[in-house]
Amino acid sequence: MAGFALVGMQRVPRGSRKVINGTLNSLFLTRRQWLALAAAPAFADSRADFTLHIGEITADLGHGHLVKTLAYNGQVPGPVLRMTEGQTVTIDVVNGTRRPEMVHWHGFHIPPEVDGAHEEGTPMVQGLDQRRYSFTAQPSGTRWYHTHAMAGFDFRIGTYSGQFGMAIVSPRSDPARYDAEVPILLHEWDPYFASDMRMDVAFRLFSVNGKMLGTGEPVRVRAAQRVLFRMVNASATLRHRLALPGHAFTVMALDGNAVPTPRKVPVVELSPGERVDAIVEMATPGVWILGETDDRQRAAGAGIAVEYAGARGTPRWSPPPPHVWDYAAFGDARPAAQADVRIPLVIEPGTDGNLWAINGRSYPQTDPILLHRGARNRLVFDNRSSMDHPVHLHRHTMEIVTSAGRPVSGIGKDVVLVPAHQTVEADVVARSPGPSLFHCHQQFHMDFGFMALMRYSA
Ligand SMILES: [Cu+2]
Repeated sequence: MAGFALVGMQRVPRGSRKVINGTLNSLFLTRRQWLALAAAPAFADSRADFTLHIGEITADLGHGHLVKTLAYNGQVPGPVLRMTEGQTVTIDVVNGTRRPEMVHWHGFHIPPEVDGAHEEGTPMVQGLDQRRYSFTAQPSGTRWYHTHAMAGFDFRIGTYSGQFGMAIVSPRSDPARYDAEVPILLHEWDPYFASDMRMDVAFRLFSVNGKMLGTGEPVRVRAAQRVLFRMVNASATLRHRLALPGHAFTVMALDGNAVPTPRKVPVVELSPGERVDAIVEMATPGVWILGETDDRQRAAGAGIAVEYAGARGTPRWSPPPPHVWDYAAFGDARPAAQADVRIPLVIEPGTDGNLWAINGRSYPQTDPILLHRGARNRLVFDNRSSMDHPVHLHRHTMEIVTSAGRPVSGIGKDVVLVPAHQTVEADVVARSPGPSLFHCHQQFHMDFGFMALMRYSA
């Protein structure tokens, strides 16, 4: 057996390997327990469209960095799940770990029983157990799935882990005005507290599609192609800015929802949970870096090579021109429709040991936020803190109506960045009855108070 080597680890010289988070074992199954679970007759009635197995893996990020983490189907990211709008999909989730887990279908308009938020009433997938999710895939666009487990101070679980993947919901009639499609999923590894205050989580390693820059397969393109990059920020805590030197991004959709005004930009910006779909016209042959504009993060892995057919050499980087990212640039200049109700949501540091509060209360002490059924509810996010917050509403799309103080319409999002000391307004039409979770998508903020339930008034 000496000649055997594990595929995926062959490029790593043995002496240079570093295994991070080496203390996971006690939480997880022995190989024998895992095999027994995998062999158990799962859902005898019918086969699901997709199956996600949650289990521990050693992810090879490249450059000798091996990370023990939790992942779907033994890979990071999880598989791209493709479905068609209106299709009834069934997904079996098999939890191979000992602790309860939860898969959230991010950006879908689906009932609370299957949305993947315990707080809404979705059942947890208990340790060593399995559950079937079934729902109608809607709306179309770039969606994603990820664990919705709380992490607290345990950086091995929640969105710090490798439990994330892309879901693409194709429209019933897909115009497909592009030649190729490339999923891009951003993530970080090896978290630590950036200060003694234990409030800011930082990371030592970064990956695109599970690999550090220069170690994975490049994105292979040909001159004159129009390539759709579907980008997801699957970070637990960090905002990212991406550029591709020599090229521009024509932004087509935000959070999977088509924008009224597609526009060319040199940089795209994504807060945790956000997606950007952008078409790039491949008109500058060579080998380039699609990467984080932050030099330190790019050097620590945050990038991927884009290689034209026939081109050779080291991937090139050059800093993009200064650019201010603004949702409104892609919107309609006409003001949005009048709101029926205004709902103030004051975001402040918490008291009584909680880091964050909404209208003076921290989860689970928050009061339910009442949306008026069928009405256009204007959420007024008033950020009175010195940190940015990407706020996420489950099971709904919010339409941004003011951005940086200017009126805008037509931008539908499920994550909205509310910058420090600013107010952002977004409308939600209440047409998905049942409880809906509202929280900051920054895991450390969500885990320490920044969460509330929205309910419909009678
Ligand atoms: Cu936050």
